[in-house]
Amino acid sequence: MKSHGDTNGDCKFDANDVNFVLQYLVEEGFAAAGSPRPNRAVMERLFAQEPQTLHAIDANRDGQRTTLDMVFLNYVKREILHHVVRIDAAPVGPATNCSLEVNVGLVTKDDIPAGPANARVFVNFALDDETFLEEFANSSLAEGRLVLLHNGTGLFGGVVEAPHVGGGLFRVRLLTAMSRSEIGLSIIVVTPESVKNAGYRPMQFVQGMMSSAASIAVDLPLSIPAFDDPNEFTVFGGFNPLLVVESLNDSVVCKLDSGICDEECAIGSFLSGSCTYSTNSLCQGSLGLR
Ligand SMILES: [Ca+2]
Ligand SMILES: [Ca+2]
Repeated sequence: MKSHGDTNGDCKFDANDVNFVLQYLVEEGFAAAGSPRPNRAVMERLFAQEPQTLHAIDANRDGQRTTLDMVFLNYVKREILHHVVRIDAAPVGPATNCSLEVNVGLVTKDDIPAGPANARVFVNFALDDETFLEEFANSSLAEGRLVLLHNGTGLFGGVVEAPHVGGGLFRVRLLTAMSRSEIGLSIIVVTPESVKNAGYRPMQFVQGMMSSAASIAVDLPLSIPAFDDPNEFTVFGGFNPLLVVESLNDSVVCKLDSGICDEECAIGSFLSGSCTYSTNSLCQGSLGLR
C-alpha cells in the first residue's frame, strides 16, 4: 500500500522519508557542481519503478524540490501540518458551476483524510492592485466564509475560509466578475498543533517559489482565529502565491450561457427572480391561468 509522503518507496511515511529528501538534494548538489553522484543508480531506479516517490519529494506542492520540502514533511510528522494530496484552482466556467473554484485535499501523517477537528483551511486572494479589492468584495461566496478584507494595508483582496466538503477536501467557490489573467492564491492550513507555537505560523502559510505578476511586495498582517487561538501573524512582503489562476469570465454571463439561470420563459411561465452572483432566475409554473 502506497503511503503519502513516502519519498523513499518503502510504503510507509516516517523520519527516513525526511532524510531521503536531504539525500536527494545532496545528490542534486553534486550534479549541479558536475561531481559524481554516489547514489545516482539507486535513485534513478527508484524514480523509474516508483515515480510517485519523486512526486512526493515536492511535499509542499510548489513545483520545486527544495529544503522547504524537508521542513514541510517534518512538520507533517509532528502534525503541525498535513500532507497536501490535492491543490488546484479552476476559473469561472461551466465545469465549476460558474464559480472560481479552489480545492485543497489534506490527509494526516497516518493517511487519514483531514477534517474540521484537525484542520482549518484558508485561501488568500491577493493582488497588488487597488481595483481588485472592489471586484473581490463584490463577489459572492457559494462555498466559503469571508474572514477578512485587505484594506488599508497596501494589499488588495481578502482571506476566505474553505469549508470541509468531505473526504479531506476543503473548497472555496467564488461567484465573481473579476476579470484577471493572474489572480494570486496562497493557502493557509491551521492545525491544533500549529496554533500552539507562534514559531510555526509562517509555515501555515503555504506560498510558492516562482515569481509572478501576482507577487506581493507589502507585508500581509493576518488574524485568522482558529481552534480558539487568535493566531495573529504577519507574512512579510516579497512572497509569491502558491497558485495563479486566470479568470476572465463573468459568473452571471456563465450562468445564463450554461442554463443555470433562465433568461426568457415560455408564455404562461415567469422568471422567479433575477440572475445575480448569489441568486438564480428560473422559469416557474404558470400564472394560474388555464
Ligand atoms: Ca518511506
Ligand atoms: Ca516543494
